[in-house]
Amino acid sequence: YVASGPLVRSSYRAGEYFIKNIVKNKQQKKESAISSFKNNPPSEHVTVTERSKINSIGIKRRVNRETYTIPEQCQGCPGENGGGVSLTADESKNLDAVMKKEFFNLRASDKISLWRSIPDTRDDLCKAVKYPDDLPSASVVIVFKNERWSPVLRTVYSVLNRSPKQYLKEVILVDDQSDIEEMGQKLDDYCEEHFGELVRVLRAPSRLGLIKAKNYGAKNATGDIVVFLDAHCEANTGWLEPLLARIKEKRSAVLCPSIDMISDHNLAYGGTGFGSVGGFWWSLHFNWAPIPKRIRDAQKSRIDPYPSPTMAGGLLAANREYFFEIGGYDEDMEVWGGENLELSFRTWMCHGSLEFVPCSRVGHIFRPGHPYNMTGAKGKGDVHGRNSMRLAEVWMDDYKRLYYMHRRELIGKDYGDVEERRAIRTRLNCHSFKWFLENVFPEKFILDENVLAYGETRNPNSQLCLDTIGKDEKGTIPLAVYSCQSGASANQYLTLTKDNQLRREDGCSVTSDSTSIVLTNCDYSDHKQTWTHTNNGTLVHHPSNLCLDVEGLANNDQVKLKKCEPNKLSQQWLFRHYPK
Ligand code: LR7
Ligand code: MN
Repeated sequence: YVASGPLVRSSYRAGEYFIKNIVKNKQQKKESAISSFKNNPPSEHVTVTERSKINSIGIKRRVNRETYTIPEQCQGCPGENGGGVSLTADESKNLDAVMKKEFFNLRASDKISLWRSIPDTRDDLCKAVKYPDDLPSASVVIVFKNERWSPVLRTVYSVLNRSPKQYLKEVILVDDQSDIEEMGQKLDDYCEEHFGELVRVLRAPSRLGLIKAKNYGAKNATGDIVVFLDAHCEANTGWLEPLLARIKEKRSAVLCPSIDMISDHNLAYGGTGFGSVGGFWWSLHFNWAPIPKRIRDAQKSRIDPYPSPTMAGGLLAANREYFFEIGGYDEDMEVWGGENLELSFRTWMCHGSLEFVPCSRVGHIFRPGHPYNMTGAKGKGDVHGRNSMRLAEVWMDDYKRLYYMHRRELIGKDYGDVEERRAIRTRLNCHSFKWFLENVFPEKFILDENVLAYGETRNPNSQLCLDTIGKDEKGTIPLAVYSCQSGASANQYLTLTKDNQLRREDGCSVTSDSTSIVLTNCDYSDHKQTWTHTNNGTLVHHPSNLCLDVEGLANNDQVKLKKCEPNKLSQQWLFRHYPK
């Protein structure tokens, strides 16, 4: 067993043996290979950055679709069958430093074969599906910045070995100016030797950021379909066919495989249990949401592709020409973030569809941080903020107000030129964002439309306002009070809905015990917990019939319910807006 290498059998090198025998004079061959490279320049987009067609050993190897054979899997090796890997005490020395730098356990990854077995996490129904035998071809584009050898090569092996040969046109690795020595010439040589024409390594001419790097890779791709993957994935059994089959059926479908989890700690491969769709926060971050019933009901079979309002971003397949027809990625977005929601909104608004494909499964290592610099030339330390401004300005019409409500400091900041992006909307006669909300994501709560009252919720006597005090609203959090910020803080924004919920974007106000108020996910909240805003200004909680009261409270204190007393000053509440 070779640590971190696949078991490579002699049959695997048959192509190489053949080549060696016909190479009489290495130098002569090298020159002729260079001249053939010159006479057949790669596509116009490729600059000198494509790796040499000759590796440093000087032999042009001809691994191709026919000669490539799947290496055998190691039996009894660490991480086999998707298992987690434990490290010895020795191997764990200074592991913290590794985790801080890489944001995943590189040592565990290095112990696992580059070609390992993982559990088939598909629904059993998927295993019986017969796909057409004339599917379109795919180019898999993997961009990377400071990614490490073992996860990147494991991604490549999983793609090569779990994709039908006849459909996999190529894998394109785009190196976005990594600072990692082993990802330089050594990678070129390894790929040339083991994968030949099947894997191309492109070197970005300057730091592109993942968004432009994906454009760069896709422009150089030659397959009918472009599939993007992050550089720390493992494609599972049968992952490619359902993507190709659906796009063959519907050219304008942009597809995401189901994303399995690979642990950042021990690299265990785990299936994701329940079905989700992609949503978003008005702060323009991606989130997951349970599949709405209307979508479940529309599926003929539970394994059919189903529509999702948005996607996470990294793992997707699209018809390559269609991808560019609808605008590829925004070339003025920097480094990381925003392109996922931008492509999601754009696809739907411009007459395509975004779909999740249950039978296609790909694992991804979820990392708590980034092993690269997140600073852009224009967005500086906040590339996500600037990228999202571009997407809001182009695609969200008036609803961009809800983004700026969260990011008031961005109002008036420069977001570059968006005319070319806006031209896409005109050229393709795209729908409005309102259309998207009504037709694609009717579940999305709009904080200030069709509601009884909204905005900062103030007790005029104390000048205290209801406030989340910046707590991450993913779980259940206390609803507190804080000095009113005159509309400047999104933490103080609440809505009283027509069905009498006192809520925020995703959290509804309910009691945790008999008198303390928390915000908890509206889908799971007890809908009997409603509120009436009476003429005398109180906010009455039901079914307790107690009133929201600030008596004795100071900044950061959790707000309480008390016995209602008409005209008691600490029970008076005023929303900033009462629409007619
Ligand atoms: O400057 C850069 N250049 C790059 O080439 C920065 C990054 N990259 C590469 C990087 O090496 C990696 O291969 O781009 C890829 C994605 O970067 P990650 O893995 O650091 O990103 P992420 O997984 O944290 O981020 C998700 O959101 C991003 C928003 O821009 C991208 O869309 C990522 O592709 C996306 N990843 C996923 O959706 C994987 C599934 C996660 C879920 C849920
Ligand atoms: Mn990733």
